[in-house]
Amino acid sequence: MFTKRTLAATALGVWAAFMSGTAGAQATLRSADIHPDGYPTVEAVKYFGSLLEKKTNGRYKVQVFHSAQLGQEKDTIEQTRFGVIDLNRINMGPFNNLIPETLVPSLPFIFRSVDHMRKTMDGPVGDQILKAFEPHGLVALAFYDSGARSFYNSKRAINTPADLKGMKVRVIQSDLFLDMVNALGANATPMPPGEVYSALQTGVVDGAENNWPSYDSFRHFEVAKFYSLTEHSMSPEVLVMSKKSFDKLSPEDQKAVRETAKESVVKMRELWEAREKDAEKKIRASGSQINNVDKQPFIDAMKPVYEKYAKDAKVKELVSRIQAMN
Ligand code: BDP
Repeated sequence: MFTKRTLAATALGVWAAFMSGTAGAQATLRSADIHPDGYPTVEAVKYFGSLLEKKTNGRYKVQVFHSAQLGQEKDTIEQTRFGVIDLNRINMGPFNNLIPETLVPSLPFIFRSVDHMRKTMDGPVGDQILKAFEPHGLVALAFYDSGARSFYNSKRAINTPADLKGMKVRVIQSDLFLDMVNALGANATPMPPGEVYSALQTGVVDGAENNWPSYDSFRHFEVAKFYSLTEHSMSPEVLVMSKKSFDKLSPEDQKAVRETAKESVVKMRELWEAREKDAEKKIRASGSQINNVDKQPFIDAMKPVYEKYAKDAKVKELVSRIQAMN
């Protein structure tokens, strides 16, 4: 006679057999992100995953390890190149020292508007930058918006570069960001994003710079109340795949991955715009002191930075093409 227990055990056995059957046919691609669940980049990659699962008839699905579960960005770049991580959503900044072409969209004030940035990244310049990842073991699939980055700090409102003088400012681990902030008269301190909150809290740094959603979700507004809208960089996000993982896919599935990533950009932009508005509203209500800034003196101070990076012929050529766009 069947007891409840044997029944349960049998059901479990049948279930396990069923699962192992499907598991053989389905591969899970692991994707890294330092942002928390619900952040637009995390949600966009989940969306990408659900489209991919449909398009490949369930052969591939994506699991997003958010909140830096797989490590800080610099480390996850290495792991993605080695094929330990399949996918990675990351800012262009941490790639700047590795891939010269990625410097271009991170350059201060390179874009005149969000439209200019999108038109550039969606067009031939963007495609050329995506291709530049391949020799480094990465297949770059799509760019995601990241709004505009502005300075925040715990000391005072920034109205002119002189207000940054001597201030210790955390930057992305990129020489470009370091040079940019030093050219404004501050002391740049490169640091992974996960360390910034406590560095601000303990006074190891006085400030940092980021967009509205990150200023909010990293909770930096709690410890750096002055947010000055310099909007100096629109350095986009990028979704990359390990070339090792990509090469394992059939040509048909590779095509599906590329197409699906591009499709997820539309969704990401919707999510981004909504999140930007929410974050701004929340921050304005939180007691942060926010000021608009005349950008011209900041733009003027970037001349030596442009001169330095224009020494790379590829960078120079891409910069001129972006500037010539109308
Ligand atoms: C955020 C980017 C994230 C960067 C972070 C930073 O989404 O990828 O790592 O800035 O400042 O806006 O490090």
